[in-house]
Amino acid sequence: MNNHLSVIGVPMDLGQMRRGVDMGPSAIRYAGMIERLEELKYVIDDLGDIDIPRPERNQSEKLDNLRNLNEVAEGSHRLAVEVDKVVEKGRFPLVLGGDHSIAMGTLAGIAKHYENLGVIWYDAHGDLNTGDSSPSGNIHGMPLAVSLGIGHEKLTNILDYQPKIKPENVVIVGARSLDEGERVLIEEKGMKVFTMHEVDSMGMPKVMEETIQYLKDRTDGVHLSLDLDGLDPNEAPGVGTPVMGGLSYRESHLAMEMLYQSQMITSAEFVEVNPILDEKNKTASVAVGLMGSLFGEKLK
Ligand code: EXY
Ligand code: MN
Ligand code: MN
Ligand code: MN
Repeated sequence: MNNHLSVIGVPMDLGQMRRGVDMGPSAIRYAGMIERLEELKYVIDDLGDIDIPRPERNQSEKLDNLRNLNEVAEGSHRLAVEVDKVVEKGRFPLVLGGDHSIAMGTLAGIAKHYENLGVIWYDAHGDLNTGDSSPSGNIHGMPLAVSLGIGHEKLTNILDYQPKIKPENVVIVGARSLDEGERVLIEEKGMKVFTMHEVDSMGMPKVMEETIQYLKDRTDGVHLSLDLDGLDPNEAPGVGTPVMGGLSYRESHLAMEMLYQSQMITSAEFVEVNPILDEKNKTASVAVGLMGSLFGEKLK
């Protein structure tokens, strides 16, 4: 694994409506992330936080059922530019959210460096909506669709190219709340999804074995987009859109260890940590624990 990490915080909360997720990057750093990874002998540059535009009051209404479209697009663009530089320098981008809309920017910065970037979308949700299919108008429910080139041009065309990724290079893990339009898209594109049903019946070791094998055969780099709401809200309560019946900390820990052993992950982001909704920074600590496993703790 690349032992030079560049950390970028993204205090973005405009992709949804609950206040506080913009403090996610601070909460994760406060939970001891940098120290934990330094223990593992990584060289870490913390590049600080991206400047996120604030919407002018009464101005940023829902255009085409896309709340805060201009600000989210601009914030993602700024993130994409920074991530692009990090990859260019040969470093591992580790991005801290912020709501999940930031994944559009992260992927825009990374995917131009790969022919076939793989993505593991670890999430209770599919994040495959568009303005047309979204029940909420919240852009954090859309970044995976956007990265596939589906959605509003201002979002799909960040850094002036699209699509960023191919549907056959994506694996979704932990899904248990998919909207009708998302199901149709998954079916249409033949995307690989391990819902909670599959995790329950196959077990996490098999799910990750298959995920790793599948991506190994077809990709030249793999981005991990880990939404903390993929975990069960009993263990990760500090998220804006919790869904019961999620992945446990133990399962997730094992998944991260298996990814470390595979040595296939080339970039990662941890999103949706909301310290205002959290219990004593528990969710940020879970995020840091999972980073420890992803980067080889106990296995190094
Ligand atoms: N599917 C719902 C929507 O589009 O509004 C909920 C999306 C929640 C997205 C969270 C971050 O993963
Ligand atoms: Mn998500
Ligand atoms: Mn989610
Ligand atoms: Mn272990």
